[in-house]
Amino acid sequence: MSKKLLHAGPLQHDEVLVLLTSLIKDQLLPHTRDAKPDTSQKQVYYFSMEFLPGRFIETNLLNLDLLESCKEILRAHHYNPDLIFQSELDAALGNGGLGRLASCFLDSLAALDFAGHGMGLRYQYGLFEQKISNSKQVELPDKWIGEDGYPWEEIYSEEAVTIQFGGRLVSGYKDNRLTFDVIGPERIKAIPYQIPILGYHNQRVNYLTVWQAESIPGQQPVEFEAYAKVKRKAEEITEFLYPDDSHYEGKVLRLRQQYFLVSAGLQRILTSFFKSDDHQIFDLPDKLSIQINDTHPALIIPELMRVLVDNYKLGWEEAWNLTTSVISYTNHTLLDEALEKWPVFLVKEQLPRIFLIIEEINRRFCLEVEYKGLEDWESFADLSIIYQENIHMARLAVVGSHTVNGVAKLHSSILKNQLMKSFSTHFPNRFTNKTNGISHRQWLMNANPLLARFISELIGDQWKTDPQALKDLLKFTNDPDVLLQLSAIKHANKIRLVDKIKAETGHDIFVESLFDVQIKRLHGYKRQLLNLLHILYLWDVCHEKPEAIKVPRTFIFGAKAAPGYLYAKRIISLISSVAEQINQDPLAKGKLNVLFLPNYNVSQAEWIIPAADISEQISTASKEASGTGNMKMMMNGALTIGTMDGANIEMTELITTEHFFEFGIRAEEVLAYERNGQYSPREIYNQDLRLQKVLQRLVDGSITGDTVAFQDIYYSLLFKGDEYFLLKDFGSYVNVQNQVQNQFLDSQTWQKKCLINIAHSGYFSSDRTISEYATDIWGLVP
Ligand code: NTF
Repeated sequence: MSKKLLHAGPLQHDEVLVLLTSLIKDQLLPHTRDAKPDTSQKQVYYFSMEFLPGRFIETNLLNLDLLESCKEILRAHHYNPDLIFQSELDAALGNGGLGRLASCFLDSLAALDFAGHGMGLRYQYGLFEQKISNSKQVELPDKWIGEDGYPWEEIYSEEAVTIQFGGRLVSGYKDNRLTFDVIGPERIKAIPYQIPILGYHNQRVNYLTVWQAESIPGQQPVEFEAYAKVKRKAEEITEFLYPDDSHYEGKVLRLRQQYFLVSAGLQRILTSFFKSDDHQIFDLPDKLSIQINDTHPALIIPELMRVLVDNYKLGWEEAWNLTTSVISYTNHTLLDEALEKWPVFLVKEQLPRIFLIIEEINRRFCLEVEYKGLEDWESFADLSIIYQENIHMARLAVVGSHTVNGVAKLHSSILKNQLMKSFSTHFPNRFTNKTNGISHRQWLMNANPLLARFISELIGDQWKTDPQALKDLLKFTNDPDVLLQLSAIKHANKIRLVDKIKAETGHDIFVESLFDVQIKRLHGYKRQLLNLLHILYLWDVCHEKPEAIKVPRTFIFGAKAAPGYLYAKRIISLISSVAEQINQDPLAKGKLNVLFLPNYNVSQAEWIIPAADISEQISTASKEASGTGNMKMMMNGALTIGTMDGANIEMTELITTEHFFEFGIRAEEVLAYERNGQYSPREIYNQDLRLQKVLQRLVDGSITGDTVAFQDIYYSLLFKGDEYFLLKDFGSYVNVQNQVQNQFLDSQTWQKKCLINIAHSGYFSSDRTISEYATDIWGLVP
């Protein structure tokens, strides 16, 4: 136990937290260190470079059915449970949607009582902490591991493994086989730490294993400087998370991180597999499934081949059958800048044997295609895994997996029929869709206890284990009392948020205003800038025709930009600058309020989402693979303003467009413009007076007095082709935003729509998603 607790007097919040954590970890969880793995069930491993769990205390108490009693006891001892829970640090080993999805999936795997575990990295520094200084984003290191370590983890030093990089490859011939030896490789130690993942009321304990890199003592050269260099080169592998979301960085360190994860993870899995006496290598597909979260862990394909061929002496075909029966791949983006391509020279230098295996996989695959006839292929250019001195990781992932899925219907369909059309023709049964989901335990039961309790009063508790039962709420859509109570709950959640913002930033927010929320990573395609253009337009309306603003609005933004993504950082700076001006403009007072909340993260989301009236899901159609924030806000009774993109489409299929504010051009139109290059933002600009005024503000000094600060944004829209079609969608966005305010005036109809949204949100529980993966991809029996 922490030495901090050895003092007299009342305990501090963080000390109570330490006690609770130790109690859960040491007393309530089964001791598993020496336990034999449970081999009766097939094991699933979810490999991901990112996990974004946020805080665990409430989730774990909820899962153990101790949350309510624990809160009561704390209150009885004059402690505020919220303050105690908030003293847990927020583990941010991920960037955004991809990492948060991985955490929701682990939550659902355990809740559904599957043996499904996570495999990731223990970065010393998680996603940076964001400060806003002089309206600009400043990044501070996120040293998330405390002095006493991370309370939920357990180190397994004795189960460390060795990872090899580089070296010189020497081939030979022995026992009728080609052999490959790597001479003089760099060896790095990988130490596993396990974080327990609890199932909901079912006593299941799964694990998220995160690996940390260390140098291996004894192999270092003696001189201190050389020693320090070797040590540093090892440790830097798990030093920090790459802060890029939907953007790939071709850095050698990132490649080393990826291989480190897959090699360490695979060694651990195989060790555990062979602990069971009756397991033979050919049983692998019956006993094991590996899901790779985007292409980041795709090196597991050649790595498993290497282990099977070089260590277990299997023939290539045998090894390939096992590999492709075990591995499946989820694609999370179609954006070109996010598709990983590793330069051949880097892979050759860092992973010489792996490179040779990739070459062989590619050679055989190209022959296979050629044999079938090339007619469905444009050329080898769009099939070869290795092309123009780059290894195309998505191609490797498709060829080496039994199933490939996208994360929402539209995305899966574009993946299958456009981006990877040649591959889906060649492998007609390989491509499928698994629409994303979110944990309703985390995002409804934990984040919004008032709403969760109310739902249970209305329809009982079945929805907690069968979220689709939320549909029973539809009985109440015309019940004025229920609608009134729903509105009261939203109001209470808004007060909770307003108080918190006041305490943390000093900002006053008008609770009665409409809370219009856009919280997500900052990216051009997510179009925070379109939201801002609309705000600038409303600002003009405040001056010119104030009576047209019938509903006061608070616009809430939360977004981190990758440190190297200068355009995104400029947009943050624009939003903060505009917020500053609007919030002190007397003519906008009581009508418009704009907030940029710094350091958006999972814990903040838990406060903001239950308080949202409007959820902004306004990406350029075809660009957002799914989105998951859209699902969280729907489940918490916000109405969505959105394009026909990602999971928004399925949302409208469930609730009909009557209960959704749709706008903007469709994916086909966007893709057609991209093909034919006939989009002309200038034409739209010339015809729209509102746009002219709004865009002029970017360069006339009326925001900060500076006429050049936002010039590049102005140019990107008017002279550089407006890549994300903001001007094209501006008109319909303004129109639908006007509908939003008109409808908000009729509170009863508004609440009815909210209730319909909540009632249909059960479909977006990750329990549904994971059940589909389990049956269709992993072959698990519930
Ligand atoms: C993200 N992809 C997508 O951009 C989101 O639309 C989606 O909801 C999440 O994945 C989860 O599926 C990525 O972050 C990446 F890395 F693939 F670009």
